[in-house]
Amino acid sequence: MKTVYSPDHAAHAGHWEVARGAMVPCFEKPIRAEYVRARVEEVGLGEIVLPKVWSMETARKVHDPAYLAFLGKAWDMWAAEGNHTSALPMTWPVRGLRNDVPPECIEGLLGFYSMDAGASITAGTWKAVKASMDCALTAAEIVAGGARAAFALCRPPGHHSGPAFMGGYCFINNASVAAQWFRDQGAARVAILDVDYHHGNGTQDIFYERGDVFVANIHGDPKTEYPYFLGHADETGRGAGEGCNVNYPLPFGTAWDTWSLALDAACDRAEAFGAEVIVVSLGVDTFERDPISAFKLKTADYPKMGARIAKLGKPTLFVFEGGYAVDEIGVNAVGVLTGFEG
Ligand code: SP5
Ligand code: ZN
Repeated sequence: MKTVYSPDHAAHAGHWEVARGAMVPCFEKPIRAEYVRARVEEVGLGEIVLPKVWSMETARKVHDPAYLAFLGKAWDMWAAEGNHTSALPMTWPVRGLRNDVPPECIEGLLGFYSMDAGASITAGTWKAVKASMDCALTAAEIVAGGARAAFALCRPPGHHSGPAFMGGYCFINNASVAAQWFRDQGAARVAILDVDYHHGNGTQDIFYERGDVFVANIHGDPKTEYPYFLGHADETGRGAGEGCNVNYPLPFGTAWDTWSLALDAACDRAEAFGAEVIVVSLGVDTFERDPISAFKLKTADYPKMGARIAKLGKPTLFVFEGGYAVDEIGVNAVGVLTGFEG
């Protein structure tokens, strides 16, 4: 299968994130995408192509246009105040505070448009975020053009980003933009299968009240795992979307024997939904040696994951999300893709 990759991802390189009360170097760093790209070449997965440059039209259907405008100007506003290191939010409109009056200063806007301090903005962030979305859309177009599958090597990732907020290393929800694009191209029903270790709260949020895009998530139980405030099993969709969302929260230490049962169930649900296209939010932070996660998937499990998804027999777009064990990130991510190809 083809891989869509842009070197522009490297323009986004945050300095710090907060972990265990300390500033530590960002786990989500440029070398991740380079290792995956190198592995794609090593196994001869297929051609690696650059993304086309897309308009923001589709993104504006899943994100608030004002939020997208904020992303485009945040660094300039931050730098105008004499700042040189990554822009990070520090104040959020939680319960009891107002969230109906957008602030007019960058520090306020950072909190208004974020869920945490995990998505730092640097001088090159917008360029990378836009290229990441372009990778997803270009790979979607390859699938719509008749390919059985394509791989969008997106960086930064997207699945924590919701209608009007960034967070969890994510800015634009690449998988959601791609799913929306498939809908606009005439696919009546699209399924998003999110296998990243963390619940894809942004994707769930975006499609929660829609009956045309089914969202399934397999992830660390939010009772004890980031993002903590979404991803429980009783979240099944609302209104027209009732029954079109399913969560499989799993405990620390979950290995392939149990994880794969959730994948089977999620695939069955996507099939029953009548999905014409599958979008996979492909995070490999389920790996046993991932530095911020706690599942126990092994390298040999990733091809099995790909093979199970292939059994759906549907055109499939893989969108890269998380995975922080950088030494193994390429082998594991590309393992899913070679397993899919059989
Ligand atoms: C795309 C993606 O994978 N984003 C993940 C963002 C996670 N950010 C918070 C990480 C908190 C890590 N806590 C470590 C405790 C280990 N149990
Ligand atoms: Zn993750």
